[in-house]
Amino acid sequence: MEHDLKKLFECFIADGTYLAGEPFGSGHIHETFHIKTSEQDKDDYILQKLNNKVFRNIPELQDNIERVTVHLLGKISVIPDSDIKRQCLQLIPSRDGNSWITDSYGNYWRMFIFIRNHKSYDIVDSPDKAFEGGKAIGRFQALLADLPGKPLFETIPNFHNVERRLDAFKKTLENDPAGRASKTIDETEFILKRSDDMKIIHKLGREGKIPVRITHNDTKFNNILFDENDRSLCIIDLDTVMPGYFHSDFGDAIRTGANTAAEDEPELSKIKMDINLYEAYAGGYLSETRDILNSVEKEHLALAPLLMTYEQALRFLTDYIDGDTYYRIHHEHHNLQRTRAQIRLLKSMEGQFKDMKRIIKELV
Ligand code: ADP
Ligand code: GN1
Ligand code: MG
Repeated sequence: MEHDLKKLFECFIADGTYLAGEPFGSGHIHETFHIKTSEQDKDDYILQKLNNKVFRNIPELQDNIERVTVHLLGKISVIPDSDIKRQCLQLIPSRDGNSWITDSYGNYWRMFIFIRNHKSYDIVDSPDKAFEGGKAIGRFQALLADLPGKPLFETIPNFHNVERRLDAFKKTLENDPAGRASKTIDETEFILKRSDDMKIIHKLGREGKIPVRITHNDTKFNNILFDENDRSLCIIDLDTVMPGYFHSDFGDAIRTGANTAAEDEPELSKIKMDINLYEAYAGGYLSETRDILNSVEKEHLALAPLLMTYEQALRFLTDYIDGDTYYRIHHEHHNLQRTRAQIRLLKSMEGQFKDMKRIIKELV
């Protein structure tokens, strides 16, 4: 569908005149546009049509993001020489007093200041960037630890609850709505074989040994924006910031930031977890969180990348069997290709698990 981006832009109280809008980024969930303004000295913007099939309650979601961004802005703005337009994600209010609008089709839209001159990485090529990314995620968690007020709204209930995800998978497999189950025998066997081991963090959470904290929950490495000198600038994609376990954030960033290939690499021999990137990321992460994490959290940190890679394989496979209802795909068997890439990555992690544990032990 063609959207009238100019008209949508003008529903927000933005500084600057609409010049042009074009699709931007490689996110799997929303439709994202870069809005350019005519004036050299005015900001550009990110305008997003929100996926309200994935996120069922947009006003509550936006309320979370308002609280989180205001809190971060308060902390970052008092740091000498901070550059708040690039280091803080800032929502633009709409003319009717919200942080979103609905169009005549019932679609929800929101707008942020465009973070100028940023770089983002789908694949990480140096330990320095991995360290910087780890530090940024650790800092994000630390800065949000004292968010005042009621608990954040759970924008997607049970988002990283692998037990629930396994139940959903089994149901989808049984119903086989797209007639694809027979194409996934090996992948399904791989997933089911590991199901008990992958429930450990949640079990420890239920027993109260791993605390529920405020977490990002979608720390794909490309959600960390970098500046021109490859220093981390800002963490974006705050839709899933809500109560969770620190492990999800640590694990998902390693899943994407220590993989030698893309998340959906078709050539499986290119996929490996690079232990040097893992070590660098973990070093950066622990430099910010060492004093926050309890001993059980630390003990199980090395397991988190395996868990998150497993969960992602499970989610892609479920979506493939379900007929591609969740993730945006770019070709017919994309979700199967993504599943296979994640399985390959998980095998690589399994082969290096001893070293992964040793590294965390040394770092903490
Ligand atoms: P999705 O949930 O679909 O991944 P994101 O919120 O991550 O959506 O946005 C998609 C992409 O848009 C990001 O990967 C990033 O490239 C870009 N983006 C998002 N917010 C901003 C921003 N404030 N400034 C610059 N780029 C942004
Ligand atoms: C989605 O929104 P994006 O593209 O950063 C997904 C993540 C997955 C990721 C896999 C809300 O992230 O959970 O890990 O795709 N986000 C949601 O690439 O489901
Ligand atoms: Mg994203």
